[in-house]
Amino acid sequence: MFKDYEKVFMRISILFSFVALALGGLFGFIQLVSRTPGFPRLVDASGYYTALTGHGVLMAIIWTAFFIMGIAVFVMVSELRVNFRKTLLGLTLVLTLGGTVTAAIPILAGRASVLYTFYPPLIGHPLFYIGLAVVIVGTWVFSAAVIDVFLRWRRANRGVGIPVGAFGVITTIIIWLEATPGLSIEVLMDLIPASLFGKPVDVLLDRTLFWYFGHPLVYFWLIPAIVAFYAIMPKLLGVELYSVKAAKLAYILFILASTPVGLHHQFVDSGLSFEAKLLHTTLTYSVALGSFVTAFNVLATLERAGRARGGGAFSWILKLPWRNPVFAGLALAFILFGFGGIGGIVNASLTMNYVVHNTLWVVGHFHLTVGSIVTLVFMSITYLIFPVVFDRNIFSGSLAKIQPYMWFVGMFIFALAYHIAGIYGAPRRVDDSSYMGLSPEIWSPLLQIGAVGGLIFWLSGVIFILNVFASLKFGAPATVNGASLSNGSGSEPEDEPTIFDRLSIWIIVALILIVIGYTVPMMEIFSRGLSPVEIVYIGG
Ligand code: HAS
Repeated sequence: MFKDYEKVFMRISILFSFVALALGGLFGFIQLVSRTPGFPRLVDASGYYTALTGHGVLMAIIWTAFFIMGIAVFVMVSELRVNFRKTLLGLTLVLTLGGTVTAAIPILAGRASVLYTFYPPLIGHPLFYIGLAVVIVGTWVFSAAVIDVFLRWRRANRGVGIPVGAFGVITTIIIWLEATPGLSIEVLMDLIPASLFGKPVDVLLDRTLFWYFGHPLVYFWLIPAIVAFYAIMPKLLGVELYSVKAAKLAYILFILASTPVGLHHQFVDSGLSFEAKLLHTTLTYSVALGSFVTAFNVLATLERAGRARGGGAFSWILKLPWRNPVFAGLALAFILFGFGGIGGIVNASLTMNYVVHNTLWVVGHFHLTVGSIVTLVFMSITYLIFPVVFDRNIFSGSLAKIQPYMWFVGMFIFALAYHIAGIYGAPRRVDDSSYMGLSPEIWSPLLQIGAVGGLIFWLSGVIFILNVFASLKFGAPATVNGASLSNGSGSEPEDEPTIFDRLSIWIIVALILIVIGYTVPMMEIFSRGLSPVEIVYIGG
């Protein structure tokens, strides 16, 4: 099923994602310990911001993007049975790996400590932005590769519904292509010239362009994880997905509303009107609907599986295969997502956002989302696909079994403590959270409890990394293959096409919503005239 070069592509991108996860985890450990009162300070203030930048960029951008590329090839080929073009995959690797290494050099040298959101007027070394731009071009080449596979399949399969996994991959690519123009304009128009020539920049315009990209980015992470629930979990449980139509509806909601919502990251920014922010709040609630529909669909599928195993009204939960690390990881991540999502609803409320913005609440929120529904799900599906991609079984089944539970327990403690600390006003992105002894007393114990949780899930991450790298060398020869994984799906290609399969309609509606959502804020920014400010260059 997989051509040799596709296997090489998956191996390189997934292994590289593990390296990013390991390094990002190391930075996470350093900054967690250093900023917790009563814990040893491992780095000074400048080291803290270097570690925080490394942690954010490696985890949020590199770990996710490379794993997603690997899994996208896996899903597209196994569901559509159409192979990728070798040159496009090769070019993707050259650009994304080259760009990442270029951007990593100034970060590791402490010359681009601008955090993963790189808000101006703080400007880092030019190589950081140039590397980033090259990575983006690489992801566009990858998008072209996926679209090419999809179109070739479509031409040969007219009148057939798109399989639910491939539908998710295409959704991810559409959202990426909707989102990246915002970032590209910001980087090419302002950040590269600012870092090279000191060009003054308009901070509000750049923040708005960043968040035009930044919110759809979170759905770019989320949807591949959701693919696991729609395309992999039913196979694992031996049942049909409860509703393929509802799954496709959720994808379409993500395509429609994931972009014109970026202002919910800018509620506290002056210069944008209440009306524009209100519009984005409203659209945010419509994108959250996609997750609610997913929650319903996944729970109904789980109940179907539990009942098929003899479970009753509530006992079906106990009948699920909780000792299987793939299932356990998916289900535990899903529970954490429930809490993270509800926190997101709070964030999206204009008034409540003022309480939590820039506090540790937000850190709690995104560890339950990108740190759980995305990261824990990717770890769990690694246990499933590893033998197919690397021709080796996972080295230690027992470690794989306990790892998702440790992640769940640690993350739960960490996120709960950080959410509460956030309500008490404890800030994020501050290297000395004691404010030289002046901070409220309640912050310290909460930060310490959070750090205990953080260390537990950090250890879970270490176990994961050691286990996968040990599997490469010591894992027994694989006992499953790609064909055995793609049997018995609840969403085979012969599904009837629905209105949701007519992607061109939804792309047009999405573009209209983007124009509506961003015309008002852009008019507000430009009608006053831009106010470029001097940059603060920290690139050394
Ligand atoms: Fe978010 C900030 C709003 C989802 C990631 N978000 C962030 C940041 C990141 C992030 C990284 O409105 C920080 C950015 C920065 O550095 O400044 N977010 C939302 C909303 C949702 C949401 C409304 N976020 C995500 C996802 C992410 C992610 C997904 C990554 C993958 N977020 C915000 C806002 C901010 C923000 C503001 C800015 C805050 C500020 O002021 O800075 C929604 O899409 C969430 C919808 C989800 C649900 C959950 C449904 C329930 C489910 C499971 C139920 C499970 C059960 C148990 C019942 C409503 C899916 C199962 C039982 C079994 C037996 C298994």
